[in-house]
Amino acid sequence: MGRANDQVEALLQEYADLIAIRGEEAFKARAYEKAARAVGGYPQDVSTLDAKALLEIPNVGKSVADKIVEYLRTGRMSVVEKARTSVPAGVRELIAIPGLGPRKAMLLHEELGISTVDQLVDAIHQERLRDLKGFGERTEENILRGISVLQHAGEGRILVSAAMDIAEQLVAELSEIPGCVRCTYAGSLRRMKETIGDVDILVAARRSAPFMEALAGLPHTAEVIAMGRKKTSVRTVTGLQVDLRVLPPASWGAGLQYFTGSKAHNIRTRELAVRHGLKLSEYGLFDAESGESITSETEEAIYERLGLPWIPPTLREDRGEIAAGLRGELPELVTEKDIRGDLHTHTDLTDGLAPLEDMIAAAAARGYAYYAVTDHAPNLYMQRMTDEKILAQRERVRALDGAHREMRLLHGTELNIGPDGSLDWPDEFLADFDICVASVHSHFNQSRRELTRRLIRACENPYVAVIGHPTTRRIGKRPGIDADFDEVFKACARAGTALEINAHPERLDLRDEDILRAKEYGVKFAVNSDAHATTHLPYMRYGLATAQRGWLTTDDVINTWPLTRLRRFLRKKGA
Ligand code: DGT
Ligand code: CA
Ligand code: CA
Ligand code: ZN
Repeated sequence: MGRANDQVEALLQEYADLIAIRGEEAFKARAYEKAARAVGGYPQDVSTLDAKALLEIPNVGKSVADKIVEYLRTGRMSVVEKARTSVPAGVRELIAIPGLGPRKAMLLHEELGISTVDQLVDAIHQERLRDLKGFGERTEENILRGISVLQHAGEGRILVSAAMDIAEQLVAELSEIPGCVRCTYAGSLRRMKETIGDVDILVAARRSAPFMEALAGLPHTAEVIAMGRKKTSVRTVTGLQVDLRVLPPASWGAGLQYFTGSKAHNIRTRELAVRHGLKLSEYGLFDAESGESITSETEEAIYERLGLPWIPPTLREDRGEIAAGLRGELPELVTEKDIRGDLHTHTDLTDGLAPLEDMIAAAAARGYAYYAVTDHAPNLYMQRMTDEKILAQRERVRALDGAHREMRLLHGTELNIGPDGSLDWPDEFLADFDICVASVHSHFNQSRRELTRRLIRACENPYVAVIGHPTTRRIGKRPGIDADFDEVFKACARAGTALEINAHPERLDLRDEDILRAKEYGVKFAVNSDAHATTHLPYMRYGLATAQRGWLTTDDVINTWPLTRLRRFLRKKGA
């Protein structure tokens, strides 16, 4: 399931972790980590490549290529399996905790005999960690916070992107089956929530058995949980549950509306039906007294009969969409077609995987009218950026600006917001960029006051047009920073600084709820892929869905604007 690249990436990353846990050469762990990311972001499917072609992947040398070949042939990577046996499984679990790296995890195992998350929590409550070298009260707090993020993620939910990959394949396969009138995914995936509990697939057909049998027999299906005439549930090889429901074509609209949810939205629509003397169920809309069927074939007809316009699934969370719909005041949501460009992307000059030319060509292929290259600035020391390098890149960007006639290039940078809110370069230097994105990449655990001041100072800089991934959270891995975001939103609105909706499925930062709040203050937004590879540019769809879940229109999103209006925004007042 998914691309072979993803599986190889996961194995190589695990190998890097195992090397790091065992305290072997740090450079070796880093080399495997780099190779893992390179394979994950490589545009071609590795399973179609031979040993020689594999060597063309950046950061992949002979020994990594051999391991990939072995995996493609046998489905195993023997060095990884061997390394697993030398590290207790519990310790491997520990390193997944945000705030606890391989070195600390191994130390806890060796010094305190800790090899499970529960033992770790006990040890923290007994205050046994703070006496170890490199640990303190602050570390204890951070580890506890990390564990709660991890456990929240561990409630069996997966990233929307991972669920989407599987759902789109399933829909494609089920649609091929004779007798299929309609097929789509519903549930939280259709609403594009950031994480998905299970995938709900709907089929409209007169006979259900062929679909149930097909699902049960698919290669990705590891286990059939339940199989019936109306519904079949299976578990995939990756552990994800899929519920398939087959509906009679005549009740497609009612079924789709019901199984799209959310539950809270459904309760509201049912209440509304009752007030009209009707009864709404997954089978249709009925007259409450006579039981006579009123309509069921399309969602539009059902909403219309309730006095509502069709409500986009991304709004169906009971956040006021019914009241707004009744007043005729639903927002005209921004769509992916409205996006004219990407304003936060990287190349292999810093930690991106693809050369400038490839990123630009991939962006042009998406039909963008403009595209910003924003590699990391010098204070992210690992990236070794210099004045000379960024200026040389600017020359190349200017030279390439004629290569794709329809698309203009912007030269920018992603600055680092220092602990005190200062930035990598002086204002005179920043003035010559077309766009500056500024983001927090370190010192996540400052006090609330410090973090708030820090972000506000950055957004008040006259050359900073966008705050990148504002909370820095990583879903299931790292909580967002604890700043007073209402103050930050106010400052952004005042200073004319946009907030990013980072579209990377692991970030989706700002979140939908933050967006709704920020919009109240009059903040503008930029939906950006933060692509580090050509394959990341399509992440835009997840950022876009998040923007919709935050009720945004094109007026709210600066990268839907024509270039002249965008440029006016980027040249802030005071700059
Ligand atoms: P998930 O799977 O946790 O990410 O979230 P959903 O929203 O996909 O929830 P799921 O799979 O349990 O159910 C799919 C939809 O079916 C849900 O959004 C609304 C509908 N539904 C399920 N159970 C109920 C219920 O007890 N009452 C109502 N009104 N609707 C329900
Ligand atoms: Ca679901
Ligand atoms: Ca379900
Ligand atoms: Zn960043």
